[in-house]
Amino acid sequence: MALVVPICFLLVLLHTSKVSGVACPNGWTRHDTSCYFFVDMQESWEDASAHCEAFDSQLAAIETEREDVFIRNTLIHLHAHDSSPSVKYWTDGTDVATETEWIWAYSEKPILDYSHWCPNQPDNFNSDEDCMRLAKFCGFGWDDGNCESKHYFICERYDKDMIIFEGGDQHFFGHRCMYHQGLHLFCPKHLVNTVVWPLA
Ligand SMILES: [Ca+2]
Ligand SMILES: [Ca+2]
Ligand SMILES: [Ca+2]
Repeated sequence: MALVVPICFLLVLLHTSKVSGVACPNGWTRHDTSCYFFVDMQESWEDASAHCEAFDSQLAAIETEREDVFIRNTLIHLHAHDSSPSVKYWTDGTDVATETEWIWAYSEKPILDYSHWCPNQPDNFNSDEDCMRLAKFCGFGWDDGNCESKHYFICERYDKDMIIFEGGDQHFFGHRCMYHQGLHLFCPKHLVNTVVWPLA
């Protein structure tokens, strides 16, 4: 998936245009204004967060019921044939700074308007649960867990961070433009400002 080519070799993009709301990169799923990646790898909360950042995204912040329903339905579908009740996914929620004051870590927004905790959660079990996970045992509702536990995780990326190039049949990718889908290249916007695009 990742093609590693120095930026100076970027060329032959027949034309570029800014597009939003089109497709998500390969492997990512669109819902409303975000793309989501459901990561099939189990990591601590901090490592999961770092993985998302490496892909110019953050752990998912579930800010509305609509977003919650989308993520929940996706997870139920993904694990429909998985008999284990212990499956869990990290989100960006945390109360590590101040106990019981839950925030979305990246935006630092308090979790006030919408929440969907599992029954009897958050319980801060053993006085050591400060990271939010979605737990299969309660239909992928919210549960606080020990941040060192290793779980799957969900990365979320907003459209505004991405720019899409439409080009010809020859593409050379900057080292951060990791995805392509058909003739679309997906590059983090900040990269584009640092690159001179030799247009045909
Ligand atoms: Ca969100
Ligand atoms: Ca806690
Ligand atoms: Ca808990």
